[in-house]
Order: sequence, then structure tokens, then C-alpha cells
Amino acid sequence: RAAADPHRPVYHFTAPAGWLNDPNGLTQRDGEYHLFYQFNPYEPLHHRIHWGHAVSTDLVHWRDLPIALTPSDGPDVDGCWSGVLVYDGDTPTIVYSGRHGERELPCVATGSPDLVEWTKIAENPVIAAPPADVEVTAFRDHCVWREGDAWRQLIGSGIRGQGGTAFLYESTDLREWAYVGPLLVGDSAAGEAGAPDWTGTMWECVDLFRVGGEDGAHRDILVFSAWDDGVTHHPLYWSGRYEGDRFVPAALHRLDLGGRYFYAPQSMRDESGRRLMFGWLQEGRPDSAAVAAGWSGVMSLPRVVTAAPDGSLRQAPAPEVDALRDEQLVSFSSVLSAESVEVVRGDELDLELRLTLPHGGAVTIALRATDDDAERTHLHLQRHGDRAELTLDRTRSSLDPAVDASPRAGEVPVQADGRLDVRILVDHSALEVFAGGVPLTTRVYPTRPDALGIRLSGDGVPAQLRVWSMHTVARDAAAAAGA
Ligand code: DQQ
Repeated sequence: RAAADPHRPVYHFTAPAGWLNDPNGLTQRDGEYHLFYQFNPYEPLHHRIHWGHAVSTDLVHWRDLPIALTPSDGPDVDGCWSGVLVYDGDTPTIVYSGRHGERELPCVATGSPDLVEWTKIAENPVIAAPPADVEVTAFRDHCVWREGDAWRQLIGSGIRGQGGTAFLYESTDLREWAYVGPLLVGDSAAGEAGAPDWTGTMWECVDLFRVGGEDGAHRDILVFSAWDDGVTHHPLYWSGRYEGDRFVPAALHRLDLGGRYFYAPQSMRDESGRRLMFGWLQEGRPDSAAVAAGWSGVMSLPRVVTAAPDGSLRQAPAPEVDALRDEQLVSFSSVLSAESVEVVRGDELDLELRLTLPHGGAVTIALRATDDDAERTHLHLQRHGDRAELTLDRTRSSLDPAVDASPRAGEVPVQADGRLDVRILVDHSALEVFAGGVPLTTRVYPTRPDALGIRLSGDGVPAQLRVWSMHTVARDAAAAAGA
């Protein structure tokens, strides 16, 4: 790895070298988790995408395996784009988007039992063209599941002049697909284009799943990443009811307040029945900086997703992440005051902060701060009733004018007694924040080596804080070289 790059995370998964984007083919089999991902091994740019592959028994220590899919003459000559892995009986089967020029069509590959060797089937592409009765903006990414004795598939798309959509197909053998219809069509004219809940003109990486609620009830969730004209906007989800041939939406939600910094997520149900999700933390620095560094793109930590009684999702780092904790650096209980106090220093940290926010009460958390405050990232929380406004201020995150400094904001739930649990994972440029079960994921690129301070202030807010340093997850160099 390019050891000299201070922005490269040490406990998040990154590609051995080159470019990484979406998580793909998430699977657990015989206890082992498989993470495939959109990968360009040759340069840190999105070009001729392969499927990278890594395996883990604990979701946090990953071993690189050989590249699973490589573009070849035919429908995927320009890239093996996002998709999923299902078991057809005992046969591991990948359904992915083959890219040929501007054309995107579903392709299938079957795997060896260890998921290492993949063979593309001769019938590719398995669907010859998008639905003929509409003009589509794109046709890619797959969600495939078994329903009764048939397979069902969603393909992300958009209908020109209307909005994003997911087309539903059905098959008995994963090879011949019958078109059923659009599961749901968004309205790209609703809301302001680019606003944090705008549904876009195309839905990337659609993911339909059922999730158990804290109240024992189940919710149907349709996740998608809102896209428009080459711009990756943000991940959203509909809560509602999947009724076979259509999805009846109840409410639209933001999946991550960081927007494009947690993009193209994919989820899986693991062997213990948990709904786990990964997403792509894209860069907030220019391509030239990624090229100089030799790598681009971070995989999020694994998240466990559950449903709150109102049908919205709650997300938390999987408990396995705790295994990365090294030494406990801080444990205290105090009442925060207006004066900002440094509580710890570091850029490889896990913080657990329990606040009791009075009505109107506010807290500011400074991260990656230099002593003179020339660089610092601010997280601000202010309670209004049963919600708190969470804002991310990156205006001074970096002295480098080329990196993204745009703000983020949104609401998170607060308990009736004012309790709000905040988890903050700092890993060089990667920052994952969970407040009341709502995430805000982002990237920051401080330039100064002393941008390590973590400071707290608040107007008389009781706070309990525990902080751990985190392990560096070593890469198995031999396996990486063989990739
Ligand atoms: N990334 C893939 C596409 C998907 C997009 C290409 C989302 O399949 O729509 O690398 O980031």
C-alpha cells in the first residue's frame, strides 16, 4: 500500500491498489463472509471495472482473493458493473451488468464452490434489451431473490421524463427472464433537483429487503442511489409494502446524511439473520490527488440495519467492529461547558459519546483539529423536541482548497429523556458518525500532521465518553499480489 499517504484508512477495507467503488455480491457461506467490489486494479480511476474479491470470518479482517470477474470480449468488454451473488441450488451465481460502450445488459457467471473461479455463461447477455415500451436513462445493477419456485430480479433504471425506477423480471433458471413491469416509478420533478431527498432521474443499485422492527413487526425497504446525468447524488430508501408486482411506498427517507459519501450500498442477510450493509465512501479530493496517491475509494465498515417503529431504519456498526479496538484511551463523565476541551488526540479512533441533551441544548464536537484551529471538522448537534439537528461543517476541514468542503445536515431522533448516543469512527480521511442510529458518513483531508485533536463543548450538557485507539488491519501481501 502507498504507506506515505496520510489519508489512507488503516482499519477500513480499501482495494490493494487502484480504484474501488460499490460493494457487490455480499454473501455469507459456511461462516465466511465474501465481499466483492467494483475494482480497477490498474489505476485509481473508474475505468474497465473488474470485480475484486475479499473474504473474512469476522467482517473486519479481510483476506484478498483473486479478481473474480474481468472484462472480456463480448457484452462486458467495457466493464463488469455492479451485481449480486445468489445460490442456484449449490451453484454460486453472479448476476452483474455487462458494459459495452453505453450499453448495459445483465450477464451471469457461475462459480466454483470456494467462489474463487468464475465462468461467464455462453448465453450472455441474458436480457437482450431494456423494456421496449419506455425510453430508459440507464439499465443496470441487480437485486435477485427467490420467491416461491421462481427467481425475481430488479434492475435499476429511469424512465425519461418521469423518474428513477426499478424494473421487475421473473425467471425459473436465472437465464431466461420475463419482464413483469416497473416495481415503482419515482417523480424526478418532485422537489428540487439535487436536494438531499431528490430521487433523481435514475436509481442505481436498487436493493429490496424485509427487515425486522424493534417492535417485532416487519418492514419492506427499497434502497436506491439517486443518480442523474453522470452525477452520483445520494442513497435514499422507501419504507412501505412489497406486494408482489409493486411496491407501495409509505415514506421516503435519507439513508445516510453524508449523501454521496455513502453511495451504492448493498445489503445481505447473514447466516444469523442479521441485515448487514456496506457502502462506498467515495473520494472528496480530485482525481489527480487519487492518482498521485495510487488508490481511491473506501468500503464502509459493516452496518447492522434494523427498523424503528415508524418504519425508518436504524443503523449501527456491526458489533464485530469492536474487535478492532486496541487500547481504551478515555473514559469520563462530565458536564460540557462552552469552553472547548480537548479530550483525546488521534486519527485512528472509535468514540462512544452518550449525551443527555436538554431542550434547545447543543453540543459541538471538533475532530481532526490542529491546536490553532486552522484545520478542524465540526459536528454540531442541537435538540428540538424529539429530534436533534446534526450538522457537519467542513469549511475548515482542510487547508487544501481542492477538496470538497460542502456541508451536510439532517435530523436524528432523541429519546424522551434527552438521551442521544453518538458513535464516531475516525480513520484518517474516513469518518463514520452514527447519532441516534442515523449515520452521517464523510471524508476529510486535513493537511497538517497535528490535525489530531478531538474537542468537546456544550451548554451544560451531561456527557459520558469512551474512546479507543484502533488496530491497523494488516493486508495479506501475498494474496494481494496474486490478485
Ligand atoms: N457503479 C457501478 C454501476 C452502478 C454505479 C459501476 C454506482 O453498476 O450503477 O461501477 O456507483
